Amino acid sequence: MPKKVVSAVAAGLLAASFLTACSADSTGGGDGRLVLGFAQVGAESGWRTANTKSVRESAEEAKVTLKFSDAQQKQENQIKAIRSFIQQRVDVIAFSPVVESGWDTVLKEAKNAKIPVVLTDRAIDSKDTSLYTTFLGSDFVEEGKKAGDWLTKEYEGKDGTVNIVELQGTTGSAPANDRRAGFAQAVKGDPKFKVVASQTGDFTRAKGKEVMQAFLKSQPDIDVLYAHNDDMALGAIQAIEEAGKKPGTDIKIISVDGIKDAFQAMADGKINVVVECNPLLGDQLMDLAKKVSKGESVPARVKVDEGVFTQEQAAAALPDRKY
Ligand code: GYE
Repeated sequence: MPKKVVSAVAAGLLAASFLTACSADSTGGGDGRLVLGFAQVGAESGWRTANTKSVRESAEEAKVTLKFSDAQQKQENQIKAIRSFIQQRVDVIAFSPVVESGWDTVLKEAKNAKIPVVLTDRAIDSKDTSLYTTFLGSDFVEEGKKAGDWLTKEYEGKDGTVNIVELQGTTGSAPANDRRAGFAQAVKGDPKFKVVASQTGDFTRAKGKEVMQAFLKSQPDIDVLYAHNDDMALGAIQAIEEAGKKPGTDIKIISVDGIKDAFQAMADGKINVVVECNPLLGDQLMDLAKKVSKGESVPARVKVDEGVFTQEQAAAALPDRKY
């Protein structure tokens, strides 16, 4: 090993042991409350805002001290946040992984520090399942399938090619990978369904609009837009209207999440169907965090119940939407 590297490694080790020694007595914040470090993805969508609010409110209700960090959709920021939680010796770490891969090193550090990890909302693709205690979140493959199933029913018995454009979520994230796969699975039985363009819009309105503008320029004949979340669908609606077309009619729109704005767009006839993905995970997360901190056994996978909403149901459901 070159000298420089050796000394850098040594300095790193020293710093690590120093930090551990310094923070060893800070467990539990001294008031007996559970300390939960939560590394959030960012604030990219209406879903995420509702998820953050739910986690904050539930922590308060459950008298859990929450250390919250926003990674601004960057994995390196989330890794830094997790390392800082380890140094602070929080009782439990929860995080919603921005992408699926690349977590083993930092999660081994948490494991060595004996801090249990709860995955919330998004999963990781590590083969080592001992790196986390449980995963609380939706079944994204199922959501993609529901989207595709709606489409196959909608075009049942109709001839002619159905040209689909797809706005993918954040590249490498579990919901983008799984919603894409589930949808493809549902439509693959009928060759009339053709995904003619598919690109990431990073789960944001601005990117959804931008990519839809490009789709509208490059694809002369779009029948359907499948957006991996509502925010991208709402951005795309602006692009479609600016191009002089009617969203929901000229181009059918399928979306995922179920935020209020999307319900409004459905009631206005601009989105055709929304597959629900529930962001209100706060209560379940606090419950799991308390259990794992006491060493109680919890299921390896906790799913969330969700439905599918059509335009006919949207107006009636709108006043009761909680996010
Ligand atoms: O669908 C999207 C958000 O991980 C389920 O992330 C979540 C997704 C959600 O940005 O709106």
